[in-house]
Amino acid sequence: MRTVVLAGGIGGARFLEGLRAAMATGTTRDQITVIGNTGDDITLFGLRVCPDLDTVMYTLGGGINTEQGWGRAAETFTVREELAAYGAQPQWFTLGDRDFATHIVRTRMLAEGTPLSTVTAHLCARWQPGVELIPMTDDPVETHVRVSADTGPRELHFQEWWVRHGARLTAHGFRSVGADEARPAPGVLAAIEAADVILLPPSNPVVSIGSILSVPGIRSALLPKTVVGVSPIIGNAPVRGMADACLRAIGVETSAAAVARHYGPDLLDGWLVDDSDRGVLDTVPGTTVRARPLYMHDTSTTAEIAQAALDLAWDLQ
Ligand code: GDP
Ligand code: FO1
Ligand code: CA
Repeated sequence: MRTVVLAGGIGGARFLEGLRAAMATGTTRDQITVIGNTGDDITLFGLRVCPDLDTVMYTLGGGINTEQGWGRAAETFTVREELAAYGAQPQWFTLGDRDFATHIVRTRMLAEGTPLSTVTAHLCARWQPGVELIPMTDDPVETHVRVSADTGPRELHFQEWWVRHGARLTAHGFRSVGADEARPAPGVLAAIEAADVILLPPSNPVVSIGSILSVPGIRSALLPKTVVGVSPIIGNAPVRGMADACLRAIGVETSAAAVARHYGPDLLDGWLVDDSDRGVLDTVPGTTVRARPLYMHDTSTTAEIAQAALDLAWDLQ
């Protein structure tokens, strides 16, 4: 079976660990293609950092800091300390020594003219994530956040809003800068077309999945396919992180049903909500909703969630 997953960082990566485990029990011809969000990408100290691609790659490759959910395990911070000693800015974003090597290799290849999709494949050759990881686009796209400051309205990079300000500055909207001119990376549309099933993991609906859908051609390619999503919202709250601040900024209520309605019945055929949200089963017209436990405690519980998503997709074919 050919499965395509649209993934952000932590939620996407954890779901993929479960999906990979669930599919490992199937036939050897099973294939997982991940279309990764690059809207979070940022250039720091001249280096291109791709947090969501790296989170997926390190998680599936066994190199992630599991407590934190991002960055490398057994990390050290000598370069960061040396940069700080020079007063080099910014200091609000923590890059570890091991992680720096990834950004150095990536930035050098990009500077030589290698597209990000090829660079990502090169990095994955080391990590062997067991999936094909393709960035949504090779073109630069960055999510910016509109906020109001004392000095008037202004826009800042998503990472500055999320990491530096802890998403506490009231956001009025997001702009996917560069998306209008961006093209899906090579392999993205072909993978969607060839897929038996498209899965939306419990990733941030606005700045992870929303950012991937902002690349012209991706959403329309998904419409004729069977698309099943897993709610990132349980009991009117994001399980981890600050996705509620993102939803509020675009006027969507923080609930499993509202997120499904936001994706829309033209895109979303099936939707898994947590057992505690079974009250919303009949409130998403045009989408088949099923309730089951959705906490990704460990790989085996996550594999059950992934299997439930595959089963629902199968029933909807
Ligand atoms: P990020 O890029 O690192 O923010 O990660 P994603 O966008 O891939 O996923 C973030 C989302 O994962 C958050 O909005 C959470 O709501 C969701 N999430 C995290 N852990 C769980 C879990 O155990 N179960 C479910 N259903 N959602 C989760
Ligand atoms: N998240 C933080 O909250 N603080 C950090 O300093 C930070 C550094 C960082 C470095 C590399 C990387 O791949 C991810 C990093 N993240 C950090 C996580 C990440 O930027 C965000 O959680 C996501 O992009 C939000 O979707
Ligand atoms: Ca992200």
